Amino acid sequence: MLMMTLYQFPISHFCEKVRWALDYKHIDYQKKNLIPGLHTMKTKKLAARSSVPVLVHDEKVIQGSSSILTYLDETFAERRLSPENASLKEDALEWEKYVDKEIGIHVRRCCYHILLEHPDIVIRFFAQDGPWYGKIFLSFMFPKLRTKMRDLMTINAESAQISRERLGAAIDRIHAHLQKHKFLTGDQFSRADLAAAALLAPLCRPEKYGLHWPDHIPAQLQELTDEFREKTKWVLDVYDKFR
Ligand SMILES: N[C@@H](CCC(=O)N[C@@H](CS)C(=O)NCC(=O)O)C(=O)O
Repeated sequence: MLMMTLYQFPISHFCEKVRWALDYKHIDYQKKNLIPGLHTMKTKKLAARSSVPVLVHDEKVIQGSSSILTYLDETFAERRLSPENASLKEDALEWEKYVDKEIGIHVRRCCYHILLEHPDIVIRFFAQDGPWYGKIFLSFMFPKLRTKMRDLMTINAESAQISRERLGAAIDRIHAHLQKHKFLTGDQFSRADLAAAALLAPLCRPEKYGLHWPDHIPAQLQELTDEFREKTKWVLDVYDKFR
C-alpha cells in the first residue's frame, strides 16, 4: 500500500473526524500539518477548495471529512464506520450531516470568538508540529489572519451568541436521543457517534484529540465548557471506549 497523507490542522475538529477514523481503522498514515493562512498554497494545488482535511492516497485526492470517511470505508472494509444496512447507513449519514452543520460550525464560531483574543494560545495551536517557520509567520501575521478569519467565518459577538443557542439545541437533541439509545444510529458505534463526539471535543478537550491543550484555559471558554458539561459527558465516554 502506498503511503497515505492527511493534510490537516491539529486544531481542526473536522480533521479530528478523519484522524479518529484512520486510527480506528488501524490505517497507517502520515500527517502534514499546514499553517492556517498559508495552507491554501497546498490545498488549492491539491483540491477544489481551500479547506482541510485533504487525504491523498494512491494518487487519489479526497477533500472533506465526510467524503474521506466514505472513501476509507469503501477502500478498507475492516472496522466499518458506515453501517452495512442501507437504512441505518442513511440514518448515520443524516446524523453526520446534521452534526457537521449544527455542531461543527457553531462550536468553531463560539470557540474562535474567544480564542482569537488569546494569540499566545492560538499561535501555539496553529503552529503545533508544523513547519519551522510557522511561529514566526504567525507572530507577524496574526492580526491580519484574525481579521480574515472573523470575516470569512462571520465570527463576532452577535453571531457567537446565536451559535451558542444553536449549539445548545443540537446538544439537547443528542442528549435526549442518548437517554433512550446507546448510539446515535442502530446498536453499534458508527460515523454518526464519531462525528458528533469529534466535533464537540473542543468543548470537552479529551487527551486523544491530537492537540496539546494548554494548562490554562481562558475563563470564557471554561464557562462554555461548564454550560454544556452535563449534557456532553457522553463525549468523553465515547472517546474512552472508541478513540
Ligand atoms: N465540511 C468540511 C469543513 C472543513 C472546514 O471547514 N475546514 C476548515 C478547518 S476546521 C478549513 O480548512 N478552513 C480554512 C479554509 O477553508 O481555507 C469538512 O467536513 O471537511
